[in-house]
Amino acid sequence: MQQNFISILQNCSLKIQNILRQSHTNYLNSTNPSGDTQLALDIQADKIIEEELLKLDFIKGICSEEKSKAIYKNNGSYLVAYDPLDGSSIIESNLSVGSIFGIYEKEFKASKLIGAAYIVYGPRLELIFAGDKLHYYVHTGEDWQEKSPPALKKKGNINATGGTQKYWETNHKKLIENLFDEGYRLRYSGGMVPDLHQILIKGGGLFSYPSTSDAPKGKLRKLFEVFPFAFIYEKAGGEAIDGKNRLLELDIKDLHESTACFLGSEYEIKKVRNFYE
Ligand code: AFP
Repeated sequence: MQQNFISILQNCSLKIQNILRQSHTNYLNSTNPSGDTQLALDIQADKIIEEELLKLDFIKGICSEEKSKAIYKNNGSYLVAYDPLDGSSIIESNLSVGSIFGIYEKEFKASKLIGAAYIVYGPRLELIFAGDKLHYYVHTGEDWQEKSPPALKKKGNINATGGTQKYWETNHKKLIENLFDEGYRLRYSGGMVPDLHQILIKGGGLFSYPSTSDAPKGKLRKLFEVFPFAFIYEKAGGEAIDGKNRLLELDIKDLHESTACFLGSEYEIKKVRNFYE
């Protein structure tokens, strides 16, 4: 099952990379269920992934950030929630973007997550897959090469934080100031995939998207973005919390629900707990 899934993701990534290279970055008149204006590319990428995933016998259903409801089949026992093109607002400026996937057993909830993956469309095409352990694939231009998987050390030196600063809560301002006082460097592109991939590849740091006075539940969606990355970061030796609680223990009531999130190495997450408790 894992190998089939990896092959399907590799196929999808090549097709999506192709449309990213050829297509225009025009917006449509439609919005997704979270209220973001959709790009034609969001819809094309969603369709590519939908068609590929529904071919797999073991898939019972799928849902994406671009769909208001899940699509179910009669057979299979695994559900996949995915963000087909994360970072659509930075495509126009030609920054790296990605696709994110969470594989759930029978129910869309954090405790049922059994695998997760993301694809980075950058100067290189890369895929990280987490099952029992991490797998890291890089496309050479001709085929896929598996590399030794990245791991998070106890502490890093990168700080990537989102949310509009004027709406940050005081504890978040203090946390960020403290990290910079300790010598952390700011690295934030506005794309969750390249920002978290950078921290993973460099072996540590902190990514945060806090709750703010204008967005009390943060911005990033639990099923399509937060849970899959929490799963991957834990498998890489890191931690992932909402400020206090482990992200993978959070409940979910609505497919498109969001949460504040903090993902990183042990040292930075301990610091988050100190500032948030
Ligand atoms: P878009 O898909 O609308 O560009 O949002 C990207 C994203 O979901 C995630 O990839 C980023 O980490 C985050 O939003 C950036 O949000 P801000 O623009 O508020 O920093």
